[in-house]
Amino acid sequence: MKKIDVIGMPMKYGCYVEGADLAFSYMKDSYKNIFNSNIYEVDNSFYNPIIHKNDNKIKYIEPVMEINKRLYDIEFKSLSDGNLPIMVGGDHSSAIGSISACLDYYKGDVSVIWIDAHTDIHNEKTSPSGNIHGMPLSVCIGRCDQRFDIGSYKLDPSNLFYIGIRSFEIEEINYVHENNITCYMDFQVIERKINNIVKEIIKNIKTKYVHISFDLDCIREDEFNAVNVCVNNEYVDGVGLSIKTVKKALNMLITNLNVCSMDIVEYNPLLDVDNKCKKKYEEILLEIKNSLE
Ligand SMILES: [Mn+2]
Repeated sequence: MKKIDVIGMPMKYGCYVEGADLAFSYMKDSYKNIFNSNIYEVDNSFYNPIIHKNDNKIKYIEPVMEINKRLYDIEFKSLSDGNLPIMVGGDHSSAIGSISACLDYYKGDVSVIWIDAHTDIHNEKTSPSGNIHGMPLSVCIGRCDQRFDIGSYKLDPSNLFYIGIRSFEIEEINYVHENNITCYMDFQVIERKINNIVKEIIKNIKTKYVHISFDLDCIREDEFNAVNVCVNNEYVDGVGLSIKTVKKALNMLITNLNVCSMDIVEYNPLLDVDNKCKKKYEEILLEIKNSLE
């Protein structure tokens, strides 16, 4: 078993929800105890971050990219050391740094399995909110403008696999369909059972290495609601995945694929009443740890 490097990424600029950056310090002891690993923390300080008044589409681009470049360096070093980096967010814009480092280290020979309620594949032209945590996959694919430049190798969209999607805009789903991206919605996972879905993904992976990016908001709201952006609202009718399903997915993916790195993102401790979600988060971490052994 590889040595694990837990890399804390206290990032909030991708969504700017109060508490988005606090997950790492709040969960630090759990990461330490469960993974028994090295713990790194990305410096999230940034001088006077401002929302761009003259570009109201994109928010906080400088701190998001600068802090992601710091993450990239730590992640790349971890891979060079022969370790398994697990980046813990923070919001999902942090996947820009972790995935770009992986792509560069393995010269593009990487598939990404994106377990999330959201497709996160907006670019600066289509994003309705301007929040970069809805754009990380477009940055990794290289379909954003030069302000988002990071790393050399880009993600081939045919190497992207979605699990658990239930919230997206039309521009995103059009891009997904036009580029043959494999996308399993939450209801498809429920109908067809997670083991069949994961088997299909395993069969179709063409790359040597696999990165798993896991957003806790893929879980159904009644089981896990301490996330930066709650998905069930008047526009979204989706149910979400159960914790049992998520654990099964992670276990099957980790034990059957060459997983080189992972992200776990979007937990928000300020929304966690009585630490209910923290306990469930720890159970998921334990499942990951046991699957890696
Ligand atoms: Mn999400």
